[in-house]
Amino acid sequence: MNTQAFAFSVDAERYREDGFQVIPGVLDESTLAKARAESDRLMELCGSNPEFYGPRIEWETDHLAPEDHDGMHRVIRKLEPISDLSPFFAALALEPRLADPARSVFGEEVGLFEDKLNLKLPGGSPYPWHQDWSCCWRAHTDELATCFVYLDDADEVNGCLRVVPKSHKDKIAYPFKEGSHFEIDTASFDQDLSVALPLKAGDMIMFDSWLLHYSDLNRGTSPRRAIIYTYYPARLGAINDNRFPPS
Ligand SMILES: O=C(O)CCC(=O)C(=O)O
Repeated sequence: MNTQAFAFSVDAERYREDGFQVIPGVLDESTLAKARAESDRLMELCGSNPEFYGPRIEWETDHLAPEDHDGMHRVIRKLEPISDLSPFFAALALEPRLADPARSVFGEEVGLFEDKLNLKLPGGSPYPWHQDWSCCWRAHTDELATCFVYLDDADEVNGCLRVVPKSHKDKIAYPFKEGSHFEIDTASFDQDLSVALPLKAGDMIMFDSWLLHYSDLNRGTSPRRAIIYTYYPARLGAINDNRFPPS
């Protein structure tokens, strides 16, 4: 194992044991203000030209139950990718405070596999229980660490992340709910073991690609935006080439 030291290393053993780690205060107030402004700019850019930016937009109404559609028409749920539209978010991904935790877990330099903005504005949709590897990344590697940074204070009212500690262990692909290739059947694990991760804006959660996680509808009046970067060990090469259609 490479024992290279990084400025913002985490306790890799603990991360491997729990499948996630909270790293407080990775974004200071001034960077947070810039990140929120950049998030607003991208929302406006993509939302004003959905024909052109369509492949990178997810709309709330495609994910909300019909009874929750009121006021949510043309509201963006997610933008992905974003780094190619935003020099700010491209540079932020490689900042030591954000990327060093993943570097320290892999023991080497990392590449960026995925980058996205999950907006979860008031009324924004849930993410049902899932494991990123089983729903989305089977065709790629599972050596992936996702760094999820809140751009707003998050709690259980506005839909903070919830995880099942240690559910990544032994790389068990939990069964999908019938008819789904994304959502895990909640009868297959004990939801009482899950923990909510209410945190402050600027705090980060790094988690394993096998970890069970979930977030609820935003039932509050404040947004719960997050910037999400997923990293892989650089030795794997350019594994994310052509993952996204150009627009
Ligand atoms: O934004 C969230 O609350 C959850 C995001 C998530 O789980 C995902 O993008 O895979």
